Amino acid sequence: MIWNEPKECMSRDERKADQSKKLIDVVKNVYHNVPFYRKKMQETGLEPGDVKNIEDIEKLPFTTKNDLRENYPFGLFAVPKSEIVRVHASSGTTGKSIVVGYSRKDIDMFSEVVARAYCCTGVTKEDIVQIAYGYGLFTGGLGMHYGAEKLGATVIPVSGGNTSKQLDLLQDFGSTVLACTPSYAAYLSEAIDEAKIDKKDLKLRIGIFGAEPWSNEMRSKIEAGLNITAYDIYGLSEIIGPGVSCSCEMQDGLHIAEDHFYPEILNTETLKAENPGTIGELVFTTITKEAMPLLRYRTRDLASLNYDACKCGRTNVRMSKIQGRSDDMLIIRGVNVFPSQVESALLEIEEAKPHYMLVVDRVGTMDTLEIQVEIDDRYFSDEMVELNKVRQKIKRKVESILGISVIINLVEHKTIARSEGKAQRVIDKRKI
Ligand code: DLL
Repeated sequence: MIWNEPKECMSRDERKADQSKKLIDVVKNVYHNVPFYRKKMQETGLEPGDVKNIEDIEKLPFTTKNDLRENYPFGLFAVPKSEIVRVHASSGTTGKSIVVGYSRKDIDMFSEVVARAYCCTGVTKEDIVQIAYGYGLFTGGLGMHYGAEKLGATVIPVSGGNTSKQLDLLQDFGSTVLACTPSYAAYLSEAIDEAKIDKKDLKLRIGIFGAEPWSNEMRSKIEAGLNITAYDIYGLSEIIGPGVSCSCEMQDGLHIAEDHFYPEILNTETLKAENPGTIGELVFTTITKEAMPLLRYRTRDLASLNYDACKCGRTNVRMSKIQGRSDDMLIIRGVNVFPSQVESALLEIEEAKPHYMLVVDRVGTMDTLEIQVEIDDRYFSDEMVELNKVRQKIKRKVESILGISVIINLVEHKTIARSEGKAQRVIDKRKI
C-alpha cells in the first residue's frame, strides 16, 4: 500500500517541475524573511530571481550545523514566533544544542512524511505501535507518534527505556509494531529471552528502526531475535526529524520524501555533485518548510542516491543506508555526541585538563562511553575520597551536556598520548 500515491509515484519530469516551483518559492521566502540567508545571497550577488528551476540549486549557499549554532536559538526562523507551535533540539558541537522550530503546517507535513514511512513498511490502521524512541526535545518520539496517529494506528507512547514495562506492554497490549533505535531493539530481544517470554505469544510483526547507523547483518539479527521484519528510517532534526526517508518492502534503499526534502550527494572535498550511485555527503534543501527552511544543509552523513523506479511502485529517489559520517559525530545509544562537547565541559572544570580520550564500546547490545580525563597534578591525590569528588564533578558536568550516562576515568597529567597532527580523541570498539 502507498500512503500518498500522487506524491510518491509521480514521473521524474513531474517531480522536477514540482521541485523547481517549490525551490523558487523557498528561495524568495528566505531572502525576504531570514537575514542570515539574505546576507549570504547578497555576498555572492545572488538574487531570488536568479533561481529559475531545480538545477539552479547549485548557485545557493550551504548551511551548516555551525550556522545553526551561531543563530541560536531562534535566529533562522522565517515566521513570527506566534506561528511557531513546537520546538525540538539536538546536540550541537559544543555545550549548546541546536534548535529547530515548526509551524502548524510543518507539523502536518512531518506527520504526513512519517505516515508515509509507516505505510512503506506495511503498517496499517489495524496496527498497535509501541513507540520506544525518546519523547521530549528529541524528534524521535513525538515525530513517530504524530505519524502513527495520522495513519490511524493505535499508539502506545511509552518512550525509551524502562525495559520491564516495554515487555509488559508487548505482551499485554499485543503491540504489532515496535519503533525504537536498532540497538534498543537488540537489547529488547535479549531481555525477552532472559525473561523467558515465548515469542510465539507476542504479536510483533514490524520494526521501524533508525536514529543511528546499523548494518544489514544487524537487521538480520534483530529480525531473527524478535521474529519480525525490520525497516530503516532516517532523518535529522534540522530537516524535520524521522521520516526524511524510509526503506520499503524491497529492502533496497530508503525512499526520500523528495516533494519536501530535495537531496544532493556531493563530493566531500570539492562539494560538487556526485553521479548517482557514488557515495558522498548528503545535502538537503527543505522546499516546503515554513518555520525554519534550510538551503543546502550539509548533513555530514555519507550515502549514495538511486533514481531508478522501485519495484514497490514508488518513484521517489532512494538513498543507500548511511555509510558513515564526514565529521567526528558519534551516536551513542541513539544520542548524538561530539568530542568537542566533552572538551567544552572539561574546560569549565578547574581540576581537569583538556586532554581526554573517548572510548566507545558495546557491552552485549548496550553502547558504553568511557572518558579518560587528565587531572591537573595539583589535584591528583592518594586520597580516594578526594579523587572521587573530582570524578563525580566531571561526570555530572559531562552528563548534563551530553544527556547520556558516562564512565569517567581519571588519569595523571601527560598520560594520554599527545599528537603532533590531528588529535586522536576517540577509540570506537563497536562492531555495528
Ligand atoms: O535521529 C531523527 C530520527 C529519529 C531518525 C528516529 C530516525 C528515527 P537527530 O537526533 O537530529 O535526529 O540525529 C540525526 O542521526 O544525521 C544521522 O547521522 C543519524 N541517523 C538518523 N537516522 C539514521 C539511520 C534523529 N537510519 C543524525 N541510519 C543523522 C544511520 C541515522 N544514521
